[in-house]
Amino acid sequence: MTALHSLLVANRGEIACRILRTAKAMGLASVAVHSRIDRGAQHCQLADARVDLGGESAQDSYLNIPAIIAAAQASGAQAIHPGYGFLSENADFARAVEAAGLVFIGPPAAAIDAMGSKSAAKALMEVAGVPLVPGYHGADQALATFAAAAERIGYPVLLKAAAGGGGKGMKVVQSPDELAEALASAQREAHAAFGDAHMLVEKYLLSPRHVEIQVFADRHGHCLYLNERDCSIQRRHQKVVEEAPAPGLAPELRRRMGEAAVRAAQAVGYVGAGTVEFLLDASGQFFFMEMNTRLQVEHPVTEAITGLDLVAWQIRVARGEALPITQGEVPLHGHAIEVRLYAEDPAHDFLPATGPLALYRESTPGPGRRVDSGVVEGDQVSPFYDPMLGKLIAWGEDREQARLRLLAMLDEFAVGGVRTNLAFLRRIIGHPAFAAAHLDTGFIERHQAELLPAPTPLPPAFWQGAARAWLPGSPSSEEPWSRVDGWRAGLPARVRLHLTCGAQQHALSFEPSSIEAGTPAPPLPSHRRGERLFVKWQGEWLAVQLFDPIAAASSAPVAQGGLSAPMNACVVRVAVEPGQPVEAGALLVVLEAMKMEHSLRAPHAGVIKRIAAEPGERVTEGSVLIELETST
Ligand code: MV4
Repeated sequence: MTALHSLLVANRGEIACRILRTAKAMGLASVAVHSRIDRGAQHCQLADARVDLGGESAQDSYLNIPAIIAAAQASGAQAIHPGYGFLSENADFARAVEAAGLVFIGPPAAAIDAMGSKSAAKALMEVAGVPLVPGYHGADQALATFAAAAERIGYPVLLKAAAGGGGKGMKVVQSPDELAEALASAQREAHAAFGDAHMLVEKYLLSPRHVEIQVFADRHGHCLYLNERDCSIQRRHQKVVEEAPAPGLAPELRRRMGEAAVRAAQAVGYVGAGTVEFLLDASGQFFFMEMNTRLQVEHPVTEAITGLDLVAWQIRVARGEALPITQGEVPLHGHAIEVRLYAEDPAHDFLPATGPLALYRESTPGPGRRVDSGVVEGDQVSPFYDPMLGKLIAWGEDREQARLRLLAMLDEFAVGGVRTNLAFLRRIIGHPAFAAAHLDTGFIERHQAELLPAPTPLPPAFWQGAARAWLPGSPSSEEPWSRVDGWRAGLPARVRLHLTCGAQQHALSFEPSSIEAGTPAPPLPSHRRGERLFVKWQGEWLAVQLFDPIAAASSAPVAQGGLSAPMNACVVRVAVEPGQPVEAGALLVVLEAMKMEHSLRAPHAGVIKRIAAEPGERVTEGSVLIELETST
């Protein structure tokens, strides 16, 4: 037994927070490491101590092996938990940790290496009696060898990079005449991506399911399977939804897959938490894909149906303890579903989104609900790391109860200021095909029309609902209504609101009495943050602002060489003369409209070329008042 009293977490975000919580619960002293920009991040706050690794990029911080080991030594940490991603499957890191006299919370470096190459892993699995997709994974890379293998297994076939993973370097080949070109192209891609052109070929399975088995091994030769997860709902090889158990999986198939996974782990001398991924076809045949030698993002769904703390088990195994239960005692109770919340823009090809989390409210805690996150409102989402903000996990006595709980959590969650996939997730979990558990790896592509509705102009119902949320009596309108044109305390004749949302804008005019009566629209869910009101519309949190025509006119680039009146108004004062140089922001003209004065300011530095307005004059919206020449 190794006495472990202190643990360093070599990671960030939700998984670092997740690990630190269990470390705390087990009475371990905890150390966080962080990059320069993560100084104030949640994982640093949770730990007992923190070490600045310096750097902003992952390369300079969370991937900096010498700096992390030095941090452990300086802080007196005895063990390092790598989380997932970053250094979690880096055998050199595992070796460096051990060489420094520290405990690596993960498998032996040799097990990481053994599963690192697809073709080498397949050779080991074959010997261990783990079912493989029919194919060829030998050393001979001649075209004729691949052609013969493809003929034997039958087209279509799939070329995969031996060093690959996550779908990189994969090519489907439909017929023999495509093989030569596809092989050459896949080899070039694999060489560019992994520095290794070695390929293997497999029978191409149509619409398989991704079903993975959680395994756990101790140092005493025991290895268990902790049931399975279905992770079929993926987008470009990124998991989006994960659930446990896999819907419709017969207990007998679960047992056979579990036992195959245990053989896979034992074949490489595995210790700790690992995941064996299988493809499952419609006929119920399953095939080994790869083994992940780390704690997975989706481990909470396994925790939810087994009631186990997998991080606590990792720490116990690292201490040398034996697994506390036998295979027959592994619980499987109820059903759990997890979704991954990403800062990304589904409307723009899921491009990672960055910026300040102006609005961030998690769903309320409750039975069967779990949120694993690593951010709080006000945090900055940086472009340097993975854009996953956290995970929502719901458990239920059955799948439908879990699904309904997750829907409620998604409805309560509010994120604004940074684009997220929240509404996309809501549409997946609410989709009839998901409710019916029609799962396979083609799910998102097949239903993308419903999951990614085409953007449409915001309809009047949105603007009316947003206007209602700006008005008094609404929970979001903390600021009095002085901002709303036409309002005078007590007796407004008519309320005028000019709202903007992204590039769209809308002017409304209505009688306050109609609002007091609860019209013109039912209030939409909203949260006020500074000048912005986040309004929920079709699952998205949209930022709505009061349009300030003066500010817009002053900040917009001056079109056609002139500064124009933003509204019908009366000129009160002209503050400049022709030929006068002005700084950006200098007062140019004062206008009066609807009994309020508005200042028109210089949008940039320049020289006044012409003045086309005089005091007392009535001007119409859009008429040019001043021409300003940019000074050179
Ligand atoms: C396959 C396959 C069909 N047939 N292998 C994609 C990532 C890599 N780990 C393995 N992958 C696949 N391998 C054969 N022989 C289909 C996929 C696949 C996939 C697998 C799991 C989850 C999502 C996927 C999406 C597309 C393709």
